[in-house]
Amino acid sequence: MAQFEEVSQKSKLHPKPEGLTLQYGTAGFRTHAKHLDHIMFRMGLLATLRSKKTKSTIGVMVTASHNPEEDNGVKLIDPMGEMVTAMWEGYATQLANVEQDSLLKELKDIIEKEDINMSEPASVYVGKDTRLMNYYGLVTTPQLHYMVCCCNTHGCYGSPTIEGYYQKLSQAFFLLTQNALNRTDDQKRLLVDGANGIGALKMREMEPFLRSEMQVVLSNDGSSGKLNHMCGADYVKVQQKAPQGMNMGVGERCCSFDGDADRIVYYYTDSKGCFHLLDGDKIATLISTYLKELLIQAGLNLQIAVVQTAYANGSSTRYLEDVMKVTVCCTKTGVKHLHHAAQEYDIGVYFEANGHGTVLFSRAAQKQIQELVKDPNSNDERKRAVKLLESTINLINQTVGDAISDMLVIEAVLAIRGMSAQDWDAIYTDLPNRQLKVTVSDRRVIDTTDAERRAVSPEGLQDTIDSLVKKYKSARSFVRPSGTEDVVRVYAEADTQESADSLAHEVSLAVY
Ligand code: NG1
Ligand code: ZN
Repeated sequence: MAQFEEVSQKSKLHPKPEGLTLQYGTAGFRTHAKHLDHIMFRMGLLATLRSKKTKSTIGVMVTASHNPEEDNGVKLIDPMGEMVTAMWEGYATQLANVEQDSLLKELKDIIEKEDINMSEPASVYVGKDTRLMNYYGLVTTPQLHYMVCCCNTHGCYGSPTIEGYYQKLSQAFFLLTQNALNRTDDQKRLLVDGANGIGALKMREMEPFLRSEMQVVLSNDGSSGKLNHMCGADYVKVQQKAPQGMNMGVGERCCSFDGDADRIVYYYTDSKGCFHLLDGDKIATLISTYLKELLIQAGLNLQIAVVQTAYANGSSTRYLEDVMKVTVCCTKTGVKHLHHAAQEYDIGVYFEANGHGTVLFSRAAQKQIQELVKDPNSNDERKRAVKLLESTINLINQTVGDAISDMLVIEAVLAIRGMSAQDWDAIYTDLPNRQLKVTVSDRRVIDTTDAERRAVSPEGLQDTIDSLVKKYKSARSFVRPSGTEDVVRVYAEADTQESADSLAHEVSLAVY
């Protein structure tokens, strides 16, 4: 077939360096950009096949998220805006690693296995963040997920344009903040660290849509600094300090996006100059508390659950389970695992501690809420609660964690409840914690179980960790191989920062 002839010709322009093997990891392929030319070409081919197979539009996002500027990456987005299936991740890895002369055979194998009708048309949306590359269409990762979903639901989710995205979110934001009485200019003000990435550009673009309902003060907007360098959500979360280039007043609400704007963390400094982080766990708690209250006011009997990973602060889990009495479930690291688990509930709030997350509303839950909006017999309190739920659904990007959408939800919730950053922070107190990276010769020798909270190999490692943990109060620690970097990650928490630091240090020595 002529198609194969052409693939064969064009693939010669994007040769695979001999011997190089790469894995479709937690969030697609990710490594130094110089190794990715053949990967980009081949993922274009695979996206085309996936589109023919699903008879839908497929997304290809070119980004390396919070990694340094020299890195790049690529991931595929399935028809409903979700991550591609495990089976197709496997195809991606195979296709990426076959030598040049076997490329056609591999393609034909996939076509045969999946029984793909090659005469089907294909539709692929390509997006990229601000990293240097010869592509068009600058978008944040979540904006591309949104557009793929809009396209495949024929406009039900929204209109499949960037403008449609801004309009949908800002309308929902206005409807929510109308319920916040006497919002002062101070309360509308938010300092935003754009990580010198795409999120900064898109925030600028969105500002006119938000009119005067938000006053965004943007720093690290990409005009001079380097992407993710001394700024951005990952830096703030891991270093537990403010990004460079931000002028924070006492108690002022601040937030940081990551490089492709699918993560967000908040923070402020108190009158003593102490830095306070409001991470993904705090965000999940704020949003789930707010939703639970609305469900009660609306008289809706829907099950709400919070999905976390091993990195969730122990205090947050305790608060959610013991005080809030919501179901908490723990999955492996990586949004696709959390997303999947959250789909099991009427309302699934999922956040990684690093600030990547969103809220999923089941189809049945959305239907109940929509029907109640029209119910003429509701009293005023009930009407208000149901309308708030409806607008919250519209404001949340349900396809994937989205810094811009999450930010607007948080701003709206704080406004409606009349809360400051300090009030929010006071809901529970984080256990001091530390994250470290350890470089080892082969990180794959570490195998884990129980949602990555325990190591099953190498032998003896878990016993050592257990005995180290026993030396400290309120302590917990675990290790796991990273899915995006060639390192082992160590996490520790304990009653004091000194203890958390010392436990993390001791455990990293045990990993060598
Ligand atoms: P790894 O490198 O597997 O720890 C990191 C984050 C994940 C997720 C992915 C994808 C931590 C500890 N890990 O994964 O939560 O966001 O990157 O970007 O933050
Ligand atoms: Zn990201």
